[in-house]
Amino acid sequence: MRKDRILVIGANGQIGTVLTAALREHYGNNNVIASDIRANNDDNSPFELLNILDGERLSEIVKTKKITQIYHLAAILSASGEKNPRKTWDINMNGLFNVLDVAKDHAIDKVFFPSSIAVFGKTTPKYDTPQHTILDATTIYGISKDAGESWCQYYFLKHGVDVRSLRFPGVISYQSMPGGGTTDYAVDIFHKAVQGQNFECFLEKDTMLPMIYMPDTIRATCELMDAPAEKIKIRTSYNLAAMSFTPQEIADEIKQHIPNFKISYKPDFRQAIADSWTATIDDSEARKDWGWKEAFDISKMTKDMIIQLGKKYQKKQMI
Ligand code: AKB
Repeated sequence: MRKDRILVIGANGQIGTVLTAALREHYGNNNVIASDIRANNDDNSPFELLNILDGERLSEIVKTKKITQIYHLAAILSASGEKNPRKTWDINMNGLFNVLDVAKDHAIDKVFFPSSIAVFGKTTPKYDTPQHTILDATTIYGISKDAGESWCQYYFLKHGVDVRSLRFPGVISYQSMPGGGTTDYAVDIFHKAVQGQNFECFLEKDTMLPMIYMPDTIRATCELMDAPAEKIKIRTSYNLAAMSFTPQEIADEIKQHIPNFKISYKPDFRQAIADSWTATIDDSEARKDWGWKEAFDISKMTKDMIIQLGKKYQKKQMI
């Protein structure tokens, strides 16, 4: 059996930062190569500069670093994507093609591709959204993820590439910041609350969206990737759920720890994006096929976020 050698593409992003650290814990520091379009000067761990549109450079990294697994996290998200749809399509689709082609040509063992609740749209059932349902994305990000899911399945069926995927809800984390998403408010709100500031939300108070805490996000990814191939029955992308809440519900939860916290609402263009997505997700296929179960609900996550960010800001003040 060959030794696992992992390439994380988009390693400086919100999920990439935490996933890279988790994979290094598991596979050993030097067996996990981080890569991103921006340099990372934080430590001396293996890092390669990579623009995902540069297929030759990707191929060279895969060859020279003897890569056996790829986690492809580089993408432009929903809100940023609307500002430059053609560029978003180019990066999200051609980046994926480069990854799928390199996986096929270099007999990569496994590939991870994150999809999103952004594949759902106005005509998708809003509550308990089933695994197999209408995908009616209206953002260019959602359209690219929908097409990406089908391309992943195509490379699996035609070329035997073992590509696995999850439809991520909004990801909430204290370790890293999201960028350019519609669910980003659910991270910003904690930073403001912990610093004793008020928060102006760009979504209406009753906009319910599916969310997941970072530890569950990482565990879901690793459990999916570690599952025996025969257990992976869905080769487009698995629905994944942990919790769903509205801005008002998360603000009320935060107030239980920080009673003076205040939220106000000033919806912008992201409201239409959020309105097009679904509110709660049926992820029974993931639970049945590879045993998914979340560990964090809204109250456990809120408590942990406040503790962790409290420590972070306290440390900053001491520097
Ligand atoms: C976004 O808001 O665009 C992302 C997502 C739900 O995929 N966080």
